[in-house]
Amino acid sequence: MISTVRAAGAGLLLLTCVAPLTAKSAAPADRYQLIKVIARDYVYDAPSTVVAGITTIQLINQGADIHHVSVQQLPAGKTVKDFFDATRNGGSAPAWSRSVGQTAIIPNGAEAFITFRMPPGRYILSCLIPASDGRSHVAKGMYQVITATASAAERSTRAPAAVKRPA
Ligand SMILES: [Cu+2]
Repeated sequence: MISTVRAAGAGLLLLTCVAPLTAKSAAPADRYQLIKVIARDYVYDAPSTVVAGITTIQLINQGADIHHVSVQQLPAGKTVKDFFDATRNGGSAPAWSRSVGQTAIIPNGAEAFITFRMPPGRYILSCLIPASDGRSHVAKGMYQVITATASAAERSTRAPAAVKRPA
């Protein structure tokens, strides 16, 4: 009797775990890419446009100071200027931006990685660490805006679906 209940419970658990993974693995957004980001004092060398998908950022610190990468997604209706106006005081990302994650803080010569799902949209990579003069690295220009665009495969599968959808 008890073992039957346990088996049913395990079955339910299996269903709830497997279903979301199956749905996501079928999505065309599961393209994978590596983005190399070079950190210097106080600037990033990184691409400005990428294709949406599962993304790993490889941060390499070639500066003398310590650095990291904090990734924020800009919501619709917010500009890059809005982001910097909000971060100018205090050096932290504004609450309205979607925090995707951040790498470890690393010294010169080290590297760090962060992996996340990157849907189409605008992202800001920034270093929120304060420098010795009290200003945050992002205030000194250490940021990169990246636009993630839908892949060609995604665009071609989305268009017919949108036409078929009833109003
Ligand atoms: Cu920095």
